[in-house]
This record gives sequence, C-alpha cells and structure tokens, in this order.
Amino acid sequence: MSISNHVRVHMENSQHTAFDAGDSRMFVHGNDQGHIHSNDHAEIHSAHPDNECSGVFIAFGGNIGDVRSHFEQARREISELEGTLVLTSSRLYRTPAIGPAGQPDYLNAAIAIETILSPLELLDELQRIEKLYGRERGLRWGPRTLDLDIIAIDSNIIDSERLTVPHPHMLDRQFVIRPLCDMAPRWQHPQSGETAADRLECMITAGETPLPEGETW
Ligand code: A4P
Ligand code: MG
Repeated sequence: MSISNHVRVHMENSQHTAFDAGDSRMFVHGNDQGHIHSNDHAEIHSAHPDNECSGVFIAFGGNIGDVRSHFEQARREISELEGTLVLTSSRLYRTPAIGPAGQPDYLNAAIAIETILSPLELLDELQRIEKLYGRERGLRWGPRTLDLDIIAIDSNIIDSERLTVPHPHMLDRQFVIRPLCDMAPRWQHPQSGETAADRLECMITAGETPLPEGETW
C-alpha cells in the first residue's frame, strides 16, 4: 500500500487525539487535488509527466533557536510547493541528541505529504527551506536549526550520489520511528519488511527508553 493510503487508513481508524486538532489540517496547494496513484517506478530526475503523486515521509529535526517555530514555518513552506499536499503531521518530541556530546536536546517530528515533485526536486526544495531557517552545514551530526530528511518515498529504493531512500539511519532512530508510528504504524520498510510499529516495539524491548509523550504542533 502507498504511504498516502497508509496515512489515510490510519487517520480514518484512529481515535488518537493527535489527529483531532491541528494534525488533521489538510493543506491543498498547487495543482494537486489529492488523487493518489501508486508510484513504485518513480523517476528520480524529473517530475511525473502525468502528474502522478508520490507519498513521502519527511523527518524534521533541530536543536538551535526557536525550533518549533522553524518546524511550523517549514511545514507551511512545504505545503506551498508545487503540486504538494501535506496529509498529516506526527506529534512533536523532545529527544536526547545523538552525535557529538554537549549539544542541547532536539525537537523531532515528521509529516506525510503527497507530491508531484521528483525526489531530487523535493530534496532541492527541502534544502532551500533549511537555508531559509538558518541551516549551515558544518560538523557531521552537529547542532542545527532545521534538518529536513526524506525518510521514505512509497516503496521506492534510491541509492544515488545525493539521495538515499529509505533514509539509511531511520531504523535505528526512535526519533524517526516514533513519529512514523503516529501517522502510519502499519507502513512497511521496503527493505527490512518491518512495520513502523514492530520496529518501535523492538527498540523498546531491546531496552531503549520510550520517548516522552509528544505534543501537537
Ligand atoms: N542525503 C542523502 N539521502 C538523503 C535523504 N534521504 N534525505 C544527502 C535528505 N538528505 C539526504 O545531509 C547531507 C547530505 O545527505 C545532503 O546534502 C543530501 O544530498 P545534511 O542534512 O547536510 O547533513 P546531516 O543531516 O548532518 O547528515 P546526516 O548523515 O543526514 O545526518 P542525520 O542522519 O540527519 O542526523 N539527534 C536527535 N535527537 N535528533 C536528530 O534529529 N539528527 C542528526 C543528524 C544527529 N543527531 C540527532 C538528530
Ligand atoms: Mg539531514
């Protein structure tokens, strides 16, 4: 099943309050009317000629400045991209930094979108938005104002110079998997075959501390 369908089914079935208030907002912009087609053969260099949409999870992270406001503004910018619809948002989590020691905690969240943009067009737009909110690339895994990572694009597997999808570290990071569980717990990783919910359960069973309850944003 596509990412969009997973998200829609979960939103319809879920009694979870995450989708009751802010998270149920739907933004419709550009020429996308929310019609979904399966897209397992997406070209990564050009937008789909027949306006087929891809479903995409985008992870948000940051630990410098007013991160919550960066997230809200970035979500708005993404909703205004050509042919792009924000389907839903996860909760917002405070998470201990992974990487160089001495960094402040991060905020992490994720959104699910549908877009007619190609993967590389979307990456270009996300990097443009990161820059708008003061992102500077320095130390690997160092502190940052806003990091926007493409986590998955339907069940596509991409391994190119600029883009690896699914995101190579996603299965090890509760700050990615937990937000995915809010939006599409039954979505399956195209390589490991695990669902987001199974992956989260494995992490907790292995002894990871569950993240504290998230907030709507
Ligand atoms: N790139 C390749 N694949 C992708 C993809 N799927 N999505 C390339 C986005 N970009 C992708 O990214 C470096 C290059 O990766 C890009 O130019 C793009 O062409 P970057 O954002 O400049 O560098 P980065 O984010 O420092 O590197 P990396 O390895 O992506 O780091 P991560 O994995 O994003 O980790 N701790 C907590 N608690 N929460 C966090 O969010 N984030 C990081 C960064 C470390 N520790 C954290 C968190
Ligand atoms: Mg990144």
